Formats: sequence, structure tokens, C-alpha cells
Amino acid sequence: MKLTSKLGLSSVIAVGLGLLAGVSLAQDKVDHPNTTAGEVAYKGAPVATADLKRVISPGAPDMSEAEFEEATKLYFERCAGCHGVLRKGATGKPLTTDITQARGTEFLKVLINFGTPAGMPNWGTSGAFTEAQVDMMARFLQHEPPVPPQWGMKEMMETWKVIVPVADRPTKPQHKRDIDNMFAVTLRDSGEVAIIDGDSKDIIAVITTGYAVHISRPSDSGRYVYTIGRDAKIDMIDLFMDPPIVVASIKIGLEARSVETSKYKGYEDKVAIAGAYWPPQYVLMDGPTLEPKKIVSTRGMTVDTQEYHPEPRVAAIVASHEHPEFIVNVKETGKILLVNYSNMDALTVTTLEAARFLHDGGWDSSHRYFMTAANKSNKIAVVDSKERTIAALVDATKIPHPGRGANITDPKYGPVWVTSALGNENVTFIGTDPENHKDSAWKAVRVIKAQGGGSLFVKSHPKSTNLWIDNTLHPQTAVSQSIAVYDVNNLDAGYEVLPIAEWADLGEGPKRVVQPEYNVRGDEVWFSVWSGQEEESAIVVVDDKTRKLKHVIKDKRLITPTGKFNIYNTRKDVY
Ligand code: DHE
Repeated sequence: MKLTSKLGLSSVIAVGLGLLAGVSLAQDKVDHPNTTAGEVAYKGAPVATADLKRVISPGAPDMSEAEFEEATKLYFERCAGCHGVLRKGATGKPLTTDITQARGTEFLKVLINFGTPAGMPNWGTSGAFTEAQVDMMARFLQHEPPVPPQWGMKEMMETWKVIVPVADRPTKPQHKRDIDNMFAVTLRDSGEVAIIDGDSKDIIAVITTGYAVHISRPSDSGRYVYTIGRDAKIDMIDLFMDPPIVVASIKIGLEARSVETSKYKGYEDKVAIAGAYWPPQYVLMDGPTLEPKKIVSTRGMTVDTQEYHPEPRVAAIVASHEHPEFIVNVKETGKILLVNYSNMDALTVTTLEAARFLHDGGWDSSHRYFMTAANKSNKIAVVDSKERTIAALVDATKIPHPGRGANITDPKYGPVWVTSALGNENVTFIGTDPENHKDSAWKAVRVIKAQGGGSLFVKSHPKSTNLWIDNTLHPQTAVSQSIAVYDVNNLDAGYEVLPIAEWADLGEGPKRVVQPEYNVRGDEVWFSVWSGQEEESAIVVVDDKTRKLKHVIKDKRLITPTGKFNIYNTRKDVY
């Protein structure tokens, strides 16, 4: 046991019980609203320009300069991915000095040593940190955070690895499986991605990725899957291989959420892009190798008050079908960048003015209009990717959170794009057909009800008449563990509720139901039943037509499954 002599076993048990009783710094619930609160602080947090080597804060135990330097490095390597570079909290709890100083050194040491049931790793007892390092980190956390280091070409080149050179990769699939019906499944807390065969439901591979892995996006051809961790590590998986393995990787910053690849005709599979939360920048890379080509900072002026923002984070990125461009959401400035990759030595970037706190979004059914949430502005920005303009800024109700949204044909208003919300039960339909349904275009034409607030994702499919709405972060378990489904041709009939978590037949755990995702044929919908790292989770497959349980995927390797990305639907933007 790696405890300092000052700390007896009884204190450990006492603090340990405290942790379990809910006074821990870590939490058993990690969700968008928590981080949303953090984001408010984040956006307002001044970036200190003080000396990086030593920051002494009132109320913090003293540290030598050498210790401070080492702790800074360790924090950025091991902790920032979850707790945020400025410690405002993200996947992990905030570790701001008001909290850490109140807890004190001994409490923090126990936390770092043993971790928590909520997913904080046991850095001490696992041997990752020495006893001295645990003590050093506990003191370090009580100081004001130093400005995190930048991450430029030198650091990227040091982390860039081509594990299998392009010339040594197979030229055709080495297996008989249908790549288009594979799913890349985020195993968030184990830092892995599972590749699941959508036909047999077999787990073909479980691949180690970055910390608290976030999303995956396939290349246009579907051959490669690019996965990004919250630690800004990208792993590129080759689905031609049997089993699929990582063929290239790179770390493009210290904290990130988004990755995408080029889809414009003539550029398929050629260029990759990733956006970072820290440093605030995006990086263009060679598609097949991830070699970094161009790094562009997003620091600049906010869209409304035109004030300088030192850390505008990169949120969603999509690949245009109309031009050789990526569409990049810059969260805190509220600007949407159209980054033209046709000549990276003379990069053309068109800046569109949207609204602050841009987050997620997806295409309308024509793939011309990118519909994206400026979530704390309660607006949906509509980007006309063909004309390179903002077609509209549509009002939505509190904190729209579409994921990529859902496209359906409304019986009255024609093609609409749908988003649910975190802050209330509203599910908003926005008309997307300015040609044939001019009166409805870019208006919230219909609002229906979900089971409540706390919804993260909606989904439909061109071959389906179902609209699925999760309520992952709803406080009532009966709601967060089930799914609501509407018949889009009979919206007035209301929704049916399916008890997805119950169907999974698991033991204890939060069992939140998250992110509906269709298979390639559009006849099955997959749901993650997301429990804690030590608890059993599952994926539940529902027959889209009958809305009956079709299959449950359970496996001890399926640790904290969240996002699922069907290769065909994701590469072709079908949703
Ligand atoms: Fe996400 C998409 C950021 C927490 C699951 N999430 C996105 C995107 C962004 C984002 C910017 C859009 C990427 C794109 O399209 O290029 N997510 C953030 C956060 O900042 C936040 C709020 C806090 C954090 O700690 O990171 C956060 N996200 C979560 C979760 O806790 C979720 C529910 C579980 C998990 O695995 O982390 C989660 N986010 C997802 C998923 C998508 C996503 C599944 C992609 C949805 C899709 O259908 O495309």
C-alpha cells in the first residue's frame, strides 16, 4: 500500500467511505450538463500569462520549482484529458483551487492513490505514480493551474507513428465481412474502440485508443476509421485487415473532441482534420498516414461583442460535399470556418458569423445544409455549404443537442431536420427544403415532446418511419433507461416507450440508454446501455419495424459503450 506514514488505515477507510458517500471530487455521473456548467467557467477563465515554471497560490502548500515543473508535465500527460487543461472539469470533476484547497493534501492523496469507483484511475496503487509523485500532485492541485503548454509541429511529429506503412497495407479486405455494416463503438472509460460486425453481432476487435475516447469517423471509402480520445490522440484503424488494427496514430494537442476526413469528389480518403479544445487549434493531416501538414489557431474575436478570446475550442467538424472544404465549429467565438484543403500551402478559410457556443450538428437530407447547435445561445445555425453562407439562425428551446440530428419527412411540412434538447422536453423540427416547401424552410415548424429533458441524441433513417429520442441524462431512471419512439406519419398519436435497459437484463448500475444508431439496411436500431466501468453494460438491438427486441450484445470487453458509428451511415451521412 503506497500511503505516506502520516496516513493510517482508518483515515483511508474514512475518506474512502466519504468518497462512496458522494463527497468525492470525482463523480459517478459524467454528463453534458456538468460540463456545460464547466464551459461557462471555461469561457470566462482568464488565461494567465505568468511564469509557467512556478505558480504559488495563497492557501497552497509550497513546492519547489523542480517539483512544480514535473507536476505540470504529469498533469498534462495524465490528468488534463479528463479534468480539462485549466481544471475546469470535463469528463472528470473540476479541480479548481477553491475545491482542492478545501479538500486538502491528505484527501487528494487518497484520491490519486486509490482512484474512485466512478472511473478515476488508481494512479498510486497501480504503480503509475510513485509515492512521491502522488504527494507532489496532491500539493500541485492546490496551486493555480499554470498555462498549459502549446502543442505545435514539433510535439506532433514526436507523437506521430505510422505503424503499418501504406505500401504494406492490404489492397483489398482480408475477410468476408461487410465493412459497411460494421460499427465502431466507443468504450469510453476503458479508452478503447470495439469493432462489431453488424451482421453476426460478433466483436471483431477491441482496440486501444486515447483516454476517455470520444468519437469515430470513417474515411469516405469506409476503409479507415479515425478515432479521437479526449487526450487528442487519433488512432487510425484499417478495416481491410483481419482483425482490424491501428495503422497510424498521432497526438494533435492535449484535449480534443472531433475528427473528420475529406469527402469531396476527387479527395476521398485523402485529407484528415482534427480539432482541439487545447491548444485551441485544428490540424490538417495526410489521410492515409496522419502526417500533420498544417496547424491553424482558432484564437480570435467573438462574433457578437468582437472581443479577443484566448481559447476558443474546436467543436464539431463535418466534411463538405459541395467543395473541398471542412466545416469547423469554433465554440467560444461563435464562428464557423470553411477550411478549403485544396491547396494547403495557400489555405483559404471563409469565416461565417453564427452564434456563440457552437457544439454539435449534422447535415440535412440533401447534404447541402449543415445544421448546427449554438447550444447556449439556443439557436440552430444553418450553413449553406454550396453558397458558403449562413442561410439562417433559427431559434430553438433551451440547449439544443442534436448529435448529428435526424432527417425525416414531416407529413405537413416536408423534409425537416430534428433536434432534441438537454434543457427541456422539446423536440424541434426545422424545415430544410427551401425549393418545394419555402414557407417552412429554416423555421421551427413543429415541436413535439420527448419523455423529458436530458436528451442527447435523436435518430431516424430514410427507410424508416420511426423517430427515436433518448433521455440519457434525465434524473429519473425509468426515463434515462428507456427510449421514446414516434411514428413520423402519426405524430399526434404520441410516443411509445421501450424499456431498453430492462431488455438488456443487467445487474446494478446507472444503465443509461444512449445514442440510437441504425445498421446499414436501416432495419435495426442499436442502443448503448451505459453503466459504470466496474458494472456490466450492453448493446441492445431493436427491430425497427416491429419495435421488438432482436438481440442483446453482452461481453465483458464491452466496458462503458456510448457512441456507435455504423460505417456506411456515418461515411455517407445517413441519419
Ligand atoms: Fe460528446 C459528439 C463534445 C460529453 C458522446 N461531443 C460530440 C461533438 C462534440 C462533443 C464537440 C461533435 C463532434 C463532431 O461531430 O465532430 N461531448 C463533448 C463535450 O465537450 C462534452 C460535453 C463534455 C466532455 O466531457 O467531453 C461531451 N459526449 C459526452 C459524453 O459524456 C457522451 C454522452 C459519452 C461519451 O462517450 O463521452 C458523449 N459526443 C458523444 C457522441 C457524439 C458526440 C456519441 C457523436 C454523436 C453522433 O451521432 O455523431
